[in-house]
Amino acid sequence: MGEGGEVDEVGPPLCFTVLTLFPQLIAGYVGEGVLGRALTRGLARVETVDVRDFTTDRYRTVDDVPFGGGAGMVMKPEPIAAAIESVGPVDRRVLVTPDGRPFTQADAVAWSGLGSIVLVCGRYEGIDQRVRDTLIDDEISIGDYVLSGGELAALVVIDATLRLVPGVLGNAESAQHESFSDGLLEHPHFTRPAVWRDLPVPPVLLSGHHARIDAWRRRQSLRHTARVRPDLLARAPLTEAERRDLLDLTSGDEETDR
Ligand code: JCQ
Repeated sequence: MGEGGEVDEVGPPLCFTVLTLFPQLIAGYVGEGVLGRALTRGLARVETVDVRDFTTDRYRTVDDVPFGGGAGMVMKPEPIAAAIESVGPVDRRVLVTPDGRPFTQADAVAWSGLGSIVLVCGRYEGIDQRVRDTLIDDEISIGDYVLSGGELAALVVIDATLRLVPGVLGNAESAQHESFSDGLLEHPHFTRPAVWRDLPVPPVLLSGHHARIDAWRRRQSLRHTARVRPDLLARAPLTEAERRDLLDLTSGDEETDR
């Protein structure tokens, strides 16, 4: 608590500046829903810079043919460089690109505590390597597929990061316990009615026995993660008993689900 009675006030709100050829794509998404409300309330800022405004030729050209030949076009260095430099000093300049390192929940957590982040959206085959080498601090990918432009990836990064800023999510949407916070995928969720189309909710969830409910959910998380994301399981902190339980499941001696 500070002198003015404020709670957990920690400097100016996080500001994302998105460099793009399609600023409306960004503005449209962040203007709605949870993010829109957070921005209106001043909990964060999302600004856009139109890279085409930094061209200097009659045709507002942002791309050119690749040296060495080949298909596709490359984003010219001058407009992107001028757009980046127009923003001034920031904590991080990030390029979103299919050949970046994977963006993870850990990045979202770390970035939610920063003050200012520039996100550069590429198009075409990519941007001139000299811009990457001299003006970009970090290159991230949101997954192993190719998009038509970096805007959707930038929005993914913004959404994943801003929902971790205190106050952005309401109590009902709290980010306390969700997938990846403990390195595992989520357990199944059920709500009323207790029987729907002859399908009952697992009885343990109606038992009121919270220790048993927690144990059941933990086991469901472990089993589901083992099935669909064994790579996550390898890194998650599991007890020896949990590892043994999972091995029992894969080695054939199947018992019914408890
Ligand atoms: C991001 N996963 C896929 C596409 C080139 C910077 O150069 C390029 C950027 C893009 C857009 O980003 C993605 C992407 N993570 O496609 C091509």
